[in-house]
Amino acid sequence: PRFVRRLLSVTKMPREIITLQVGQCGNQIGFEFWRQLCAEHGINPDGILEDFAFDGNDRKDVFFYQADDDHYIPRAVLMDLEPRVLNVIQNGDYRNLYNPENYFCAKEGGGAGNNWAAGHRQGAEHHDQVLEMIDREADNSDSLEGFVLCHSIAGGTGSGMGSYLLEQLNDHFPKKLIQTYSVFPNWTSDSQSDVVVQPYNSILTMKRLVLNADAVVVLDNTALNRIAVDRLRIPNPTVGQLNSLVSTVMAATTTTLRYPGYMNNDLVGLVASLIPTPRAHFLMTGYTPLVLNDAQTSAVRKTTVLDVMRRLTQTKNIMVSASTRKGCYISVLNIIQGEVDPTQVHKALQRIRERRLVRFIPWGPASIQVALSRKSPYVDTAHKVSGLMLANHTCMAQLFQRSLVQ
Ligand SMILES: Nc1nc2c(ncn2[C@@H]2O[C@H](COP(=O)(O)OP(=O)(O)OP(=O)(O)O)[C@@H](O)[C@H]2O)c(=O)[nH]1
Ligand SMILES: [Mg+2]
Repeated sequence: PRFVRRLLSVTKMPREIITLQVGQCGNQIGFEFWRQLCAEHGINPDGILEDFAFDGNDRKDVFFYQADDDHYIPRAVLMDLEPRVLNVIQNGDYRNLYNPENYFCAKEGGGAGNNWAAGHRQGAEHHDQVLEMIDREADNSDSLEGFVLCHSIAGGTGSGMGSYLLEQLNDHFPKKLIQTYSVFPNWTSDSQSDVVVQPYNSILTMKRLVLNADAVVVLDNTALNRIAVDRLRIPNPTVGQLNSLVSTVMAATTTTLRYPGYMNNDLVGLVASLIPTPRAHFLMTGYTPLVLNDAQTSAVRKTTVLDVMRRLTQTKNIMVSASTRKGCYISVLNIIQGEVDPTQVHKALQRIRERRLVRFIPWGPASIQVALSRKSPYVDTAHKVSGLMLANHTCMAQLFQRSLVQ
């Protein structure tokens, strides 16, 4: 009984996660993430819980805390070296959501001009101020699980200052998990444009992602663009439309943390199930069925567990610009959301195995892991079942290779 009691007290702990948003991209995708989380938990743009959301059986405290007046505040620190994007957030619909003390903008405000070294140096210059903000957030949680960094790897601030933060977090919080959402540049368009230093910024950042992060969820602009064009039939997708895909993926990767279930209730569990060897921690994603926020009906009509799981094995639904036809999977986790009968999952797994739809490394368990999760009751979706795949695949090496030869 003592063991059980201890187990209960452990599982009741919130396991808080602090989100660090750095640079233009980091803050823009972070903004979309919080907007999605608010919608899913019935929190309005001012942080007030909607009347219909009072008895929600969800865990808001992992990502939010409550102010003295009960309104919900994201555990987020928003940083940039130029004021433009932060100004937009501070003057937008969600201006009352964030803790006003949690904005950091460099006084000089010139940004890092797509220069990794400038971002890294300015990160060091503002070390005290930034780490104090992060410490304050850490002290504000009961059993901090770790940090999530949102950034792009190709600009100056998200890449350089982001790298600096990764190094510092390792020193200051050696026991805490560090996960990132890292946006990789669109190499078909960006690389031919004016920013010749992008590959250098990317390589310098990737080194820190390898050494100083526990897990990296790769958000690949090349692939997001392809998916918007081919799958959603948007000829010239805007950044806003890409970010709508990004926030869908970010929210889905965190559903098991936010809706209590019996599996993968914390980030460590999620990461441990996907990363058998510490360095190979670059994860790709897939999602189906995809619909945009402002959306029309998608092409997918019928969603069963088997359909969703089968579609997640198809390369066209995978959000990475590397071919999964070469190489093999090290691990796969499908997070299935919706009302699902577990026996259907069993059948789907069996079918996928029979048809040999997924090729695994020979030295691992060679099975798709499945986590079932509830859907937010407050967000209408056209589909009964949706699925996110998080996978560790050897093809991620192609992304490194490409930056190297550029
Ligand atoms: N998906 C997505 N990509 C973005 C967004 N904003 C910028 N990017 C990508 O990020 C890279 C540029 O990095 P930024 O985040 O703009 O740069 P920064 O971190 O603010 O650094 P500096 O402005 O150079 O100081 C390019 O590859 C852009 O395509 C966004 O909102 N969404
Ligand atoms: Mg910028």
